[in-house]
Amino acid sequence: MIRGSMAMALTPTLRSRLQGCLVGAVSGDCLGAPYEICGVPPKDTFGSLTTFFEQIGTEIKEKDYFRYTDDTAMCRCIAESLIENKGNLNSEDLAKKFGIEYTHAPNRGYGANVISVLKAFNKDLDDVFEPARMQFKGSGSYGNGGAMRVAPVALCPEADFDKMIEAARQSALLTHSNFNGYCGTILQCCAVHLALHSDPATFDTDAFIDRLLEVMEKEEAPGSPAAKVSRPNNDSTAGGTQSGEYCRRLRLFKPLLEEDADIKKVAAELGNEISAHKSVPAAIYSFLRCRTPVEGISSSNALERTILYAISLDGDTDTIASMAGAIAGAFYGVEPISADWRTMCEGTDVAIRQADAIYDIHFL
Ligand code: F2R
Ligand code: MG
Ligand code: MG
Repeated sequence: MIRGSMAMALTPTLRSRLQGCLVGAVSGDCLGAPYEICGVPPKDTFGSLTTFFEQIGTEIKEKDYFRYTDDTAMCRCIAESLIENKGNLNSEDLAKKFGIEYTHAPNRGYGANVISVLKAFNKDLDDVFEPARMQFKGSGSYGNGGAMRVAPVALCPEADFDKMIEAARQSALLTHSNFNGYCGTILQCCAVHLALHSDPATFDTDAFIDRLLEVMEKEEAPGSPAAKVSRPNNDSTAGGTQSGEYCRRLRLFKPLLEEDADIKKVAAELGNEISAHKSVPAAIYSFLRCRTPVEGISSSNALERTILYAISLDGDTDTIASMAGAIAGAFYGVEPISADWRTMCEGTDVAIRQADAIYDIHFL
């Protein structure tokens, strides 16, 4: 009996994991957002969610909750579009939703350059991918905007893996035509998907890293589908083309975990910036590192710990915490996220509704 109930606690239901993924993503965004611009306080980590709320409490008093940013606004568009299109990615519909969402709420802290693409989606376009191709003199954006919103695409059966990779690529290409922009989206999508389908009781960190490396070695290889999409003027000096940025960082995971590297070293080696290649690896690493206790973070809740760790990395805090939260939520389920926490973060109710609708499409 006791063993059975312990196993239930260890292995959340698939529905709970879909909910955890989208609620984890919005929570990471909401909790990380106050520090995205001003930087985290000069200390190593946040001790616990309670101390985090205490420290930041005065800043949010007026609103009584943490607002979500562009990360969640765009993630919700993807989820809604997938739901309306029965689990399939419809680029034209998604572009339209991005355009409407931006017009409706432009002050969610969007990336400086993606705004012109979002505005173009409100016009009649023959090719919805064209505005993104024109970005940065044709080299396309390598911002993390594709990766920060991709979680709903990952919430599909294991048998749909190849279809999922293509959907992730297409969802990114609407705004991010740079090789590193859409490869980061694919990596984040795979990390969420693998976490969703991993058994917490038998989880193998090395196997998880090796599987992601296997996918990215294929994506970053010359002649890969990703390489074929790349523009001829996709300049590698700007962090652009087949530079192996993802495989290089994934190969650092095992040594960093082995030596239990200091958080500042992790940020320096993996990145904590607005570019996809300098933020997606940090989010995945946050999930892996926080499966076990971290010195300086007293929280015994691994999902909470993951989000606090990701914010403590500093830099692009909302986005790294949102991506880490999506992976951790897909792994641990929604239960570790307390009712208080859910009320504190704007939009967790919509995340639950969308997760349920996606569950019904793919798994009912
Ligand atoms: N934008 C922010 N935060 C800063 C400003 C917040 C707000 N405006 C305020 O002032 O309070 N956060 C959000 O942006 C990131 C996602 O950005 P996305 O969607 O990728 O946008 P974009 O514009 O495509 O790229 C972002 C920047 O990356 C640099 N960049 C990208 N590609 C480049 C290239 N090929 N060459 C040179 N630079 C490139 C540019 O600086 C872009 O502006 C998330 O953090 C989200 O939370
Ligand atoms: Mg944001
Ligand atoms: Mg951000």
